[in-house]
Amino acid sequence: RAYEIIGAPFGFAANKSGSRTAPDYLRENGLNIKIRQRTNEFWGSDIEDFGNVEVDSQINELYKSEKTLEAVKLYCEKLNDCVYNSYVRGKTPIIIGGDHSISVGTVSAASRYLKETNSKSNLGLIWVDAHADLNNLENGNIHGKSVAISLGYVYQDMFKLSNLTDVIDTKNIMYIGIRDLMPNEYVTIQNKNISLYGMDKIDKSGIREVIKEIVSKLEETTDGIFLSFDIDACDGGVYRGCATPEVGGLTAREAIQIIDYVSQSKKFMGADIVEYSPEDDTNGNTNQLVIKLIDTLVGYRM
Ligand code: DIR
Ligand code: MN
Ligand code: MN
Ligand code: MN
Repeated sequence: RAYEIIGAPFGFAANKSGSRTAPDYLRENGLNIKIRQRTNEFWGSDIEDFGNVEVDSQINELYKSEKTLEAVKLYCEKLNDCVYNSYVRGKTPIIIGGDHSISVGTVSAASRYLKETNSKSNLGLIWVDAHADLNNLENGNIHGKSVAISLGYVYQDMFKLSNLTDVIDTKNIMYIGIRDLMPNEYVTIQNKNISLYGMDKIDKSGIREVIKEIVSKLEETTDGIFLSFDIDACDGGVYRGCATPEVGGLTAREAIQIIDYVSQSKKFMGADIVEYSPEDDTNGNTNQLVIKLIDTLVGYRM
């Protein structure tokens, strides 16, 4: 596989914007792409750094005039094109956020590429998060609505025009690590019968069983698997570097096992790693964790 790292420094859609600095911070603190390239032979994979999809002045202006939703839409249009082109070049894109609203751009790009190559899109989505990001109300942070936007459950008119919505089917979504749901998210999950592997399920079955089951289901029923990994899925008592740390989450090894297993699937189409916030990472644990997760994504196993 040939991997392409794409930075997505958009952090306006969360309650705090710390994730905006993550791609550049990571490049300078651990994710030195030159070193990674030198070790390609050892890892058996090919890694390039595409650079960032920048937040341009137009997007910045929208945010400043409190049009955050418009800013998200414009940014995700740009990101969609970039990730789509990465597929066209034959790459496996690894997108580093940014807050979780950027997944509106990445998930739609994976779906767009499947549609282009298979004439239909039947994308599998593994959403690793403490939260479901399925809020379909008009109020609230937009990073808590990414899945709802991708499904067309909120702001449909606005996002439909840019082909950012209706890009995924509820039966192809697999949630892992969830432990903080809003009431309206719970109702949607019940009504649509969406697969949810909460922390309780991981306690009982173990992460290896859970991820095996998820991947084998998606390999049977979908044409490609995209992984969206919110860092706040990991234990917020240890990994503080995100906007909304929640205690009782995944251990580092559990997170690594998820990525290890998913990224070895023949149907794996790439991943985004979102919500890492260097300025909230007071003990540096989250930095080390994110580097390990990216290492695992691109094939380093130990
Ligand atoms: C909460 C938190 N459900 C919200 N969401 C987060 O703001 O809508 N998602 N942090 O990752
Ligand atoms: Mn999230
Ligand atoms: Mn979040
Ligand atoms: Mn979250």
